[in-house]
Amino acid sequence: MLRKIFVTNALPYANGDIHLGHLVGYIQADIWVRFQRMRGNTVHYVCADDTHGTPVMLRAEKEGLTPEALIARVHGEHLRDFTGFGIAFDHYYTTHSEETRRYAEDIYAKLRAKGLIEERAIEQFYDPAKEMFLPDRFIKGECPKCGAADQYGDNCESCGAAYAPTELKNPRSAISGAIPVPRESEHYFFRLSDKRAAAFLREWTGGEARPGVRRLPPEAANKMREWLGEEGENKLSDWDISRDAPYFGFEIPGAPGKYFYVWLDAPVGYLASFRHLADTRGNIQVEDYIDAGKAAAAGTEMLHFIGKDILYFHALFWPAMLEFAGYRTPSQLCVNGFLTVNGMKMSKSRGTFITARSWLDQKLDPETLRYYFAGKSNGSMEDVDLNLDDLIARVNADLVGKFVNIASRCAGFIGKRFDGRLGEIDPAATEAFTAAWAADEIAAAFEAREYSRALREIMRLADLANQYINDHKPWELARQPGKDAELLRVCSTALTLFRDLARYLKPVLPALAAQVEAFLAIAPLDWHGPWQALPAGHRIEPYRHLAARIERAQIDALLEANRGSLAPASAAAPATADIADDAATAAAAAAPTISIDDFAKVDLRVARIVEARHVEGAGKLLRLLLDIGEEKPRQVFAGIKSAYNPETLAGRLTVMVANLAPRKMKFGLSEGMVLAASDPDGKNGGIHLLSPDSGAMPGMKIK
Ligand code: B3M
Ligand code: ZN
Repeated sequence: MLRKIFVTNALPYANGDIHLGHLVGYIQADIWVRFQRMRGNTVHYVCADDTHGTPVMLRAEKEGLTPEALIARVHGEHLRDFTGFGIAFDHYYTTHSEETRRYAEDIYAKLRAKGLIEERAIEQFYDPAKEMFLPDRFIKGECPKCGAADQYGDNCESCGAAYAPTELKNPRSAISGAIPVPRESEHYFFRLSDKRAAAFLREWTGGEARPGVRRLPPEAANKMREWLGEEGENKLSDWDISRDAPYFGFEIPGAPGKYFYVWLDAPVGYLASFRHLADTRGNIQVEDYIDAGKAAAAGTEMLHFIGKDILYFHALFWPAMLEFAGYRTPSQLCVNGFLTVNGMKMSKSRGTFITARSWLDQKLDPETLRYYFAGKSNGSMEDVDLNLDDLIARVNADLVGKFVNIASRCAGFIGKRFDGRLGEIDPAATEAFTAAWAADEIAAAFEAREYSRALREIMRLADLANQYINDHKPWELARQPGKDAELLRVCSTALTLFRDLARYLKPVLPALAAQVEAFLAIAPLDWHGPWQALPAGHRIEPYRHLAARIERAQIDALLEANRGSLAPASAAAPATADIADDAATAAAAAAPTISIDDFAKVDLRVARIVEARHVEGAGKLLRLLLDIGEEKPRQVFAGIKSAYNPETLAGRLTVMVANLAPRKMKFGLSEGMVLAASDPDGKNGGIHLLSPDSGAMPGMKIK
């Protein structure tokens, strides 16, 4: 029976760029959706920007924009990036929409009617200077457990302790620097502690997406059991779903000055995007997918592709909200792990915090990344590693060396010798392919999101196709008189096999498959019904180059384009920790021209080095305390150890970038960067710290 499926991807926040870490989950979902459609199933695939909350509000303020203007700009950027990677949502919407408001209000009202909403006063930190309550992430102080400085209000990155922001020692607002004060305010809670919630969630967790398919991956189901506790035990706490003004979001009906917390309306955005799509298209029965009763009758499915960091929201709050408001609950959560690059966390200074945009700007084929990520997808929540050498090797060996090679070795003869027309094929040679088709091995792997298994099987078939060509050597047949018929048969057979490989690869490589369809002059490839050979007499188009190898230089340029800070573009030695590792490779060539406005964005200040120390365990770094006329000196980790004895630095003046985003490092927070000059290859005595002329005072602005 054909399936009717509603598929979503997690909604990215509207305050940052899409990077390769995001793309893992989007590519996995897009492949699955394309596969399902090739099988003849109906899929509605939507996403949206997650636009509400304090970070978006503050970011807009910082950029001098209204939140609406910021989210409109980011929406364009996100959609362009997704489209660039072939991620083809039916609709890419925004949570700042009337549909979201309507659904959020409806769900809220229904939960209220069921006695699942409660108001109570809580005490929270308030920033008296900025006049707002502070989210945990906007409060910093010393860890109550280990005393580490500059820790966020929710947990310590040094010792890992979790705590309430009110427990921090010497707390301060990360927005204004003011000392926050505890203040009471009424909040609205979703009563997840209600017995009904745990009972429902326990049942939902154990359920099946469809016969024989678990709703949650086993690791996630285990987590759920941990969160829910034993039968009879009640471990769930109520969920705070309101925030006080000022807040960018939707005001709660009947509660002036109170807003829905961003995480309440974010998943509601799935429904809103779908609704908007349905209203625009006019031929989608959206209720069949989202109303509890109708969905059960229609047998529709709802799948959410998410990252493992947001499991909590999607496996506890969201299904409970839906259930008790009379909506259908998710059939399945498809959960992906995090991305590492070359085995490490993505890093701006190593250039491995790679944005989607930079990949496209470097003219790297986006489908090579799709292919690589597919090869690393095994349906589990494990982290995925992007090894850049391995990427080059796989793309060059598999896509170019095995797949494209088949067409490039055979197509020319058809064009030159047979007027572009195919002949009869060799049934014995296609046996393995027709068997694969019938056994549906590859399809089963796609269905289970084990794309790595699918690709291995496809490449095994590609090996068989290449073997066939090697055995029959069309280039030799072409030189021998009287072998025309054989030459035609061999090339026609090989191109039929090539067509099938393109079919199997199509969910992963849609653009390449489209090129193959054009070259073979065939209808869009699908994946159901009986297998058929390309008919004799069918005329194909002249062969044109289909895919290029990746060269190491392209990857190097990509990393260079993603390196953080001023380092790559200026002659100054980078002064934050791991940027220093790249000092030798930073180019000394003149950087591209910038406008005076670009330059004015950099807040350069005269700084007095109050203290300079060695950092335990750091080969290149010194820890500097810099006075720039602020209440408290700034801590900066500078990669200048090779050139300076810390004793000689205290008291001297230098130049610092005062508005560089603080960087969390292994050794603590780095709150800026000092400027120094050096040759890219370390000649001429290494690193030279800048100093102002005498008379300059700490805090003076440099322009
Ligand atoms: N925006 C977090 C994230 O981008 C959040 C997801 C919402 S999904 C409804 O990972
Ligand atoms: Zn700690």
